[in-house]
Amino acid sequence: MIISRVEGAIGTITLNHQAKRNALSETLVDEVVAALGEFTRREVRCAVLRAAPGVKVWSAGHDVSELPEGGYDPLGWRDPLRHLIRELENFPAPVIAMIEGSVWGGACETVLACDLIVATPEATFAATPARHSVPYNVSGLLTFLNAAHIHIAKEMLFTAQPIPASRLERMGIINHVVAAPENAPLSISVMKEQLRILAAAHTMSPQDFERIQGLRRVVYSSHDYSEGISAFKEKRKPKFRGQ
Ligand code: YXS
Repeated sequence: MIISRVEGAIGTITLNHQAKRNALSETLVDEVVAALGEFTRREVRCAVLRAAPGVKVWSAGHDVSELPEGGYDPLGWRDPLRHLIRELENFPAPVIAMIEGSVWGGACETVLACDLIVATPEATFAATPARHSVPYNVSGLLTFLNAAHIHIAKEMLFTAQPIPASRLERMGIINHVVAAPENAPLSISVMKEQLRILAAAHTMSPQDFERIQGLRRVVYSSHDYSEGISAFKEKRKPKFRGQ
């Protein structure tokens, strides 16, 4: 489902499951995680996460067919998307997301969790929980909040509309990466881990966390969550009731 290659100090992972538009299935995520493990063992200095050149869809996001039916948390700790995000954040060297085509849902968060983002001007980014009535999880929302101003994060999450790369670039969410001079890998690796710890350093009382989990449970146990999943599988527009 992927092509993984190490050339010199750079490891490249190419998402290569076009039949399902590179949906982040458990199998595909396991292959990406295994490739990152190999890159760590070979001490690559930078990883590139891309899709095949010229794709229309970089990734269609979480594999909807693997989302649980109603009543279960769709983005729990062991979910493949959550696993992928943690592996990218913990990888000991910079990960550059190289984007062509459209990016959807959990793949949007995956790109934002990378250290640098390089995108073609035609690339688009759509956060889609509201499209499927999915109650996004706490650390996932933090990925958006750490990458974008809260007004932009809300626009992405509430509208589920594709946003063009050029607009995200103007807001500094997408980098322009130029050939970097030879930098010290140890310093970069430690700064990356420092930034991961700082970005996650949000205090929250156990009571607030429990309140959030209760609110999310209301959504993933709702008619609308089940309707969102069924509508996708039946290839029809969902009819949400707000309950
Ligand atoms: O019918 P077959 O078997 O050929 O399969 C079709 C699609 O069902 C499949 N596919 C997916 N399968 C599982 N999960 C997906 N996310 C997914 N997306 C697509 O791939 C085959 C080709 O799809 P098709 O015919 O629609 O391709 P297209 O080129 O006409 O359109 C490409 C897309 C990406 C515009 C379209 O497939 C699409 O809108 N996909 C869903 C995008 C989306 O809503 N992703 C969010 C997934 S849920 C998620 O990420 C989080 C839980 S959340 O929502 O909370 O962010």
